[in-house]
Amino acid sequence: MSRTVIVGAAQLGPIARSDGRRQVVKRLLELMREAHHMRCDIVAFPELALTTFFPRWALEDECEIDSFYEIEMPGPETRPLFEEAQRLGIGFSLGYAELVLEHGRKRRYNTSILIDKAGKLIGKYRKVHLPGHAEVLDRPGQHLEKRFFEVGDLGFPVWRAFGGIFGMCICNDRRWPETYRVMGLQGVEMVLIGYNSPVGLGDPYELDALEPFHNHLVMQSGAYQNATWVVGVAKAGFEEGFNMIGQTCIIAPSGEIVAQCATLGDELVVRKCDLDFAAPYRSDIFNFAAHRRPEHYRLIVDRIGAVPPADEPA
Ligand code: CDT
Repeated sequence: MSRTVIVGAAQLGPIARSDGRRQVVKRLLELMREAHHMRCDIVAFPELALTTFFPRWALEDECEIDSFYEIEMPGPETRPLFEEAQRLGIGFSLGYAELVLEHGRKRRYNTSILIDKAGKLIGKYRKVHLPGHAEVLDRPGQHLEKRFFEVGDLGFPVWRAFGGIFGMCICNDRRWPETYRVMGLQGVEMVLIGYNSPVGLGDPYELDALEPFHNHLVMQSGAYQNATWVVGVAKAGFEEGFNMIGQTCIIAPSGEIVAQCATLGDELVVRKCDLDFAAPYRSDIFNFAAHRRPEHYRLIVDRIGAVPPADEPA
């Protein structure tokens, strides 16, 4: 019996700083309804899908900072998403900034949740690889995720859902092979990834120019090397003075892109994904049980930064 999941990757165009949650949720609902119309089982939304990408600013005012975070999920403004998902019978994943009060202390995470067709929470992931910097740099574009979020504390879990095994990661996580492998070792069959990838922050032009190549390179490699479907969903376009790449795509376990957005705005791409398409890869070239040699991988968990060997003898 074939195991198929129809997945929609719901790219978002820019969100302005002044856009309220209700405005944004209206856009998400439109994409969700379109996904339902296309018979999707699940629709995936990007990282920080409810607000503009606020870590680009050195915000100081705590009230203003807090205004970009959700203190409850669903809250009054996001509840319509859960209700509509339940009414339509469609699952979804959603990235947002999460504010948790723990022992009187505010904890901030870059979070993504997975919701089932009944509008109920299946799982939560908090971003592990926070890019950028905590200190404000002397350049026009900042990437202050290390200032506004803590490192996620939930690891890389996977969940049985939609007839398969699902995992999530967020934006910069997709550049790290460990992300996919930890999920791969739990048998993941579909990884949902939301991203906001800006260009023009002050990096050399040649790095910015390669950003679209690197975006697909890492997700295609992650898919192939772990024999899993990967769904990469962008928040794209010219947002508050900065360009963010699009290229939202659905990648098969072969590493091939099988669906891709063509615009930098709100756009849905859909693909019927056969989870068993991964079988020949899992049973042969990436049969982990047969071929992995963890006794030679010790450094991966013992060491963080690279330590080159001593100098060559003179
Ligand atoms: N959101 C996010 O993680 N963006 C990063 C850009 C980092 S630029 C310092 C990414 O990996 O796309």
